[in-house]
Amino acid sequence: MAEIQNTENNYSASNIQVLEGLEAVRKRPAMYIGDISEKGLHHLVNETVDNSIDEAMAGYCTNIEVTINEDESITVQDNGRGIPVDMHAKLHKSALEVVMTVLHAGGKFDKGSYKVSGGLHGVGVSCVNALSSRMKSQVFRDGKIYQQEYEKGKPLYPVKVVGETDKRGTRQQFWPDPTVFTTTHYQWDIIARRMRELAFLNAGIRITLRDMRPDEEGKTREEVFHAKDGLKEFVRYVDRHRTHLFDDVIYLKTEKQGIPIEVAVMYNTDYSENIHSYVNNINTIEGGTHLTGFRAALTRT
Ligand code: 0RA
Repeated sequence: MAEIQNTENNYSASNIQVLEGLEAVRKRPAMYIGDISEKGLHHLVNETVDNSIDEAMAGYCTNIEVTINEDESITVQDNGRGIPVDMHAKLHKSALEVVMTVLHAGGKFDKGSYKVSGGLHGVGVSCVNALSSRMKSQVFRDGKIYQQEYEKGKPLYPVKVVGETDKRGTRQQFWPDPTVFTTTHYQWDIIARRMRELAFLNAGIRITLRDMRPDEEGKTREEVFHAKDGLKEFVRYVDRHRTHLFDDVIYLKTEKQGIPIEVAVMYNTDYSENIHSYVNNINTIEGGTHLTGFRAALTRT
């Protein structure tokens, strides 16, 4: 009898698994996002932006808009292809719902390659959803606006069409759960620093950061991060207060054994070196073979 299953049973079984996944995230949030302090709170933004960065790295997205709303919710909107909304064959629900509610679902909708951009923990947007009292996803695709809303990660209704559009892309808005985080106050500087870094690391992408919370003078804030020369500009920025031996940036962009590498170097009058290494948009502060190899090659040369 155990092997007799109908579609309804399958649906509820997979639903229970989904809820168990989200419960695990809510029970031990630190295991998924590092901690529940200001750092973890900002991690939610990075995790959400990473999905748009992936779409940009795949070559389909050029613009990402990040907004700190007046109510301290965050909106991330991109002009990519939009998260797929078609029905998932096994789980009997929209691909969007799967991405939003199943842990580590991102990989299954890959562009047939490895995930290129990874957050610190790379846990995916379903964790952001689980740790938000409310979340709203909108997908702009095929002339339609698809939408689904969630509370603590649970869908309030199946994905539905709420309007028409000539835009393309994905819009994610979340309200971090105040019962999870020790603070729900976002800091412009923390988000701006990461967006600047991402813009330098991903040449050509335009990231607009907006703060809709009025300051003492009642003003909102906006900054655009965009580096058409990517890493070359990054090195100039990092070295902007130093005296250069010559103005040119030494720059390499190549591929070895299927691994793309990019190097930018400036010489200055200092006696100490200032070296930053990244893998998949993550600052590798403890170094690694990529850094050791670079140093060895530079010395040899
Ligand atoms: C997989 C496939 C396709 C789009 C995406 C992922 C996608 C995900 C995110 C997350 C945030 N923004 C995004 N934009 C795109 C497209 C599949 C297709 O159209 O063939």
